[in-house]
Amino acid sequence: MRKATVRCPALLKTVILTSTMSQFLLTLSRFTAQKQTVDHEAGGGLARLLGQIGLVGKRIAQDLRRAGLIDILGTTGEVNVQGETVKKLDEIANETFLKVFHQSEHVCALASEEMEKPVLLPENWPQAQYMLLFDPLDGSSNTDCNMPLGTIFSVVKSKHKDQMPTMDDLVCNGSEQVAAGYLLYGASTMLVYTIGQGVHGFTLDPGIGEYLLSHEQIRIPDRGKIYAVNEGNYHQWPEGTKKYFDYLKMKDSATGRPYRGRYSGCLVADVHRILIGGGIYLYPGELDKPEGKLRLLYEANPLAWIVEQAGGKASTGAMRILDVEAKQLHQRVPLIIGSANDVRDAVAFNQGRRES
Ligand code: AFP
Repeated sequence: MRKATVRCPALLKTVILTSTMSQFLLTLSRFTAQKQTVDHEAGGGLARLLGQIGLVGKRIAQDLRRAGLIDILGTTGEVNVQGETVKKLDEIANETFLKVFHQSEHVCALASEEMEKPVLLPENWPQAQYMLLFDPLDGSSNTDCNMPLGTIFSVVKSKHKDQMPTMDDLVCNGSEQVAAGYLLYGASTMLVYTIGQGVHGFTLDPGIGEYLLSHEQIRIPDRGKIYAVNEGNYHQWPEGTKKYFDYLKMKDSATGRPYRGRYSGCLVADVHRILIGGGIYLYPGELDKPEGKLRLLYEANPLAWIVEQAGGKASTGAMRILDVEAKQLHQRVPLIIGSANDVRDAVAFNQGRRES
C-alpha cells in the first residue's frame, strides 16, 4: 500500500487509516467480480453463483440465530439417506438451497447430503452451466446446544454444453471442481471460497447484510499444535492411526508436542480453526467402517481443495483426496486434512513408514 507523503502527522495518520480501512469495505460481489478470470466464458456467472450461495448463508444464519426461539429445534422423526436422524434445521437449510437455486440462471443441477437423488433444473438450462453439490448443515448434532455449524459447497461445470446433465454427471472427481468453499455459522457468519486462485474469507456484517473481505489470500501454517478428532473412536482405528495419535500426545518440546485437542463436532468449524492457525483434523477409517464417515463429493473434496489452495494437504491416509475416483453420489472417504507437515506425518504413520 503506497503511503502519501504529507507533512502533517495527523493528516498522515488519517490517510493511512483511510487507505487501510478501505480494503475492509470490499464486498463479496465486488471482490469476486474483480477476481473472475476462471469463468470468463460464462460472463461472470461463477461470481454471481457465489453471491447466491452467500444469500443462502444469510438465510440459514438468520434461522440459526432464532433456533432457540421458534419451534424448529428437535428432529422431524425422519431418517436421511445416510441413516442419520434428520433435524428440522437440516431440512430447512436444504429447502433454502432449493428455493434460491430453482430460479438461478447459473445452476442446472443440485445434489445434497439431505437428498437421496440429485435435483435437475431443466428450466435453468442451457444458460445455467454449473452443478452445485452441498452439505446444507454440517454439524447437525450441534443445533440444539448453540454450538458452531457450517455449510459446505462444491461447484462443477456441466459436462455437455448442448444437453442437460444426467444425475450421474454430478459424480465428479475433486480435481474437476471450479469453485468450493464453506459457510461457518459461529460468533460471526463467514463465507470462505476458492476458485483456484487462493482462498479468501468474508465476514457477514449483519448491519448492512453484506459479506466484507476479512481474510484475503489465507495461508495455512506448515505445521500446527492442534488436533481435531473424535478420540472416542480410538480403539476402532487402524494401528498406524493409533500410533500417530500416541506420538502426538507424547511430550517433546522440540516438536511442539503434546498437541492440544480441539474438537467441536462440526467439520467446518474444526477445519476453519486449522486453516487459520494450523494443525490437523482426522476422521479416519475404522475397523468396521474402513471408508470412514465423511462424504467425498460435498465434504472432503471441497475442503481438500480449500486447504490445498491455502498450502495444506488432504489425504485419505493412502492417497490425495482430490485424486480419489468418485463412483457414487454419497460415497464416504477417510479424511486427514490440515497443515502440510502434520498431514505428511499422519500419512507416514498410517502407511507404516513411521513408528515414532
Ligand atoms: P452431523 O452433521 O451428523 O452432526 O455430523 C457432523 C460431521 O459430519 C462433521 O461435521 C463432524 O466433524 C463429524 O461428523 C462428527 O462425527 P462424530 O460425532 O462421529 O465425531
